[in-house]
Amino acid sequence: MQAHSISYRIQNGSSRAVSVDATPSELQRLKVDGYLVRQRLVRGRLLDDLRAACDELERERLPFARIHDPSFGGLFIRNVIDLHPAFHQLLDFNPLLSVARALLGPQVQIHGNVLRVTYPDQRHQATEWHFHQRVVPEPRPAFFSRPCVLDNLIYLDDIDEGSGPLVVVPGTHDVDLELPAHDFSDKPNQVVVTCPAGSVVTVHASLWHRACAPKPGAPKRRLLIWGYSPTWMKQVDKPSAGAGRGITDELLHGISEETRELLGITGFM
Ligand SMILES: O=C(O)CCC(=O)C(=O)O
Ligand SMILES: [Fe+2]
Repeated sequence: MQAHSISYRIQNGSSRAVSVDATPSELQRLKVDGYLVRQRLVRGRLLDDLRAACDELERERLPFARIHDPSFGGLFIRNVIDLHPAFHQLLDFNPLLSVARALLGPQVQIHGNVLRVTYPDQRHQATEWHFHQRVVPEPRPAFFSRPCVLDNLIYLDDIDEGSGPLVVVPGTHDVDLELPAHDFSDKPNQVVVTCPAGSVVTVHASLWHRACAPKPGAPKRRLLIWGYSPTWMKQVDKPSAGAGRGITDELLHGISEETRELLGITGFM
């Protein structure tokens, strides 16, 4: 892969160089289509560790979870970064972080980070059409700022017709149209995405997408959503500072300014 670098200057007098682990044409595709598939981006020990951590959390939570929501089926465990240290390995995983910094700016934080597991022999294991940031008003005020969040869908298992593909509508991250709830129908121009385990689909969080249900007999399907937003945006699922934020609090001593930004501690006024 051909890496390139971006040299940012920030108004606070600092500067920051980003070595981008993606080609300019990949960034362009993400910008125009609203999504980018990178196959087998997570491999080896990291993939094994993430799977093991997800399985541990699943074992703890599944007995108490509600997994049959007709709109968003499956097990959802939110804010995993505060639940298991294995996820801290993603804090400096440059193939994701550098793309976020190339498209959102140098100062980014971890946004939503969620485990989703779906079960082939259970009912209601699909998601309806949706997008993640539903806050754009009409009419659009002059100073309104569209929320730009990048969500990485890190597939820990093969995504295929059996396990339930992801379906997206390219370009919808830019339209700001309403999308009614409870819609599972095919859409014009939709693209069905399949990919091997370890692949990452990076989506602009306003992109229309849905996940198909796994077919009976398919293996369990694990997805880790790892989002980035600008540091000045409010994080999701995160108790406020000082309120016992979970195990990332233990990282706060002796870490770099950039990691403090990633954890939502700094990088805003
Ligand atoms: O499972 C998938 O492929 C996507 C799930 C999703 O879109 C979500 O949980 O928001
Ligand atoms: Fe989603």
